[in-house]
Amino acid sequence: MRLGWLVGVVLGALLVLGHAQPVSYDGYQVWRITVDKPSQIAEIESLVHDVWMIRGRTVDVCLSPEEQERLRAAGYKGEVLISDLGALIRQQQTEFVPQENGLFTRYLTLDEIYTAMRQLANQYPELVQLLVIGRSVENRPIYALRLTRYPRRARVYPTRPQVVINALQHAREWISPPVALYFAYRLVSEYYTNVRVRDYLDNLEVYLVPVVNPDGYVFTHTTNRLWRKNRRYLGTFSGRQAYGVDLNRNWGYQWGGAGSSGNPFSETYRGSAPFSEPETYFLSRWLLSLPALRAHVDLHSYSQLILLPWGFTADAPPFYSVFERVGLAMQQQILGVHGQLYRVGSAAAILYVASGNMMDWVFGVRGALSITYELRDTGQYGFLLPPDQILPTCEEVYPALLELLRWARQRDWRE
Ligand code: 0X9
Ligand code: ZN
Repeated sequence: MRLGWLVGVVLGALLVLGHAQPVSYDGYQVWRITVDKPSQIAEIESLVHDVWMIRGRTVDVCLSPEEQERLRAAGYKGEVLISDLGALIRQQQTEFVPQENGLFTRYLTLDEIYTAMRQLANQYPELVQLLVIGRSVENRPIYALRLTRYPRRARVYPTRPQVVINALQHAREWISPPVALYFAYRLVSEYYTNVRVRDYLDNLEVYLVPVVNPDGYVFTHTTNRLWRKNRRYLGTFSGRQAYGVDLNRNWGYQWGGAGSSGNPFSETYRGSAPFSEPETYFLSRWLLSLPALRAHVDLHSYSQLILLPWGFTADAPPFYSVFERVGLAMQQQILGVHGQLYRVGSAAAILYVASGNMMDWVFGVRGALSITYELRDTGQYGFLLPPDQILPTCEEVYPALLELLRWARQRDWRE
């Protein structure tokens, strides 16, 4: 009897812990504030927990009712981008989507993404191989798809340079995994009909890592749709538990500098040391193991931008004109598909300074052409991009990423 009671309490506690109440965003709004002086951006950042985006003099902020009051009291007014965040999140969770329209009509769960990757490797064994390249804090696998002719005949082809495209360092940026996955689907389905694609897969190794932050991604499905960081438990400070390192501040090039935070509660917390997190540690070790890494894209959202090094400083990097040429070619390709404009420029200049990011490490340490994309939209929905925009986004980015393969094939750092 007593034992049954004890088992009940333990099971109940496990249930409560395992299925934490979803975080509610009722009463929250997203505002776009345009400031007169750049110094006001810092003031807004000090008043608000979750800054969604900063571009020049405009800041998008996600605000609790208290924060809305705080900003009003400080004299700030904003254009309301999302008037009822809670309702929008609920609407997207319950929206009916026809399942038969394929993989890119709704956002997939982590298991569904991993199943799709496994199936692609099984369906095209002569073009695709599935690899585990690391594990997360909660021990989930991080998978890569390796696309190249006869991937199983050699662990690495010494004469085929590598190109890496990864997505979802940031958990809430749901549009990024489908873009990486779609790129793989298009490449393999066009291999036998498109000579250009065939040339790329015969002479390059293309690696896709659609989910760098699997724990964070699962958490955005179960508990908090707007979670950004990984799921590292950091400790309890003044009675509050802190979780999560911003993986795109945890890389070991210029780690710890401006645009990253030492506060565990911050959305841009850099971690206790460079590569303190298994996700960035394993990914960086794996990138170092590739013998001839030529080109790389790190997919994020939102704002429709093609961001070039550096991220840690507004100073121009070596070969900036080469980056710009590739970036502008990508921009033209995107524009040609659905007429969407993605602006091109240095990350620190058109967005903001951010130290310890992946792009800077891949270029600064590995010397590969490395670019960061901010995908759709420009702020109407932000991270809550409606599912009917998944496929158009994938379609427009496809030919832009082909430009990356073209560059890797030629590798021309000259002016
Ligand atoms: O802050 C980031 O890590 C990226 N933006 S996001 O909204 N997706 O989080 C931008 C990284 C690009 N680098 C710099 N802006 N320095
Ligand atoms: Zn991001």
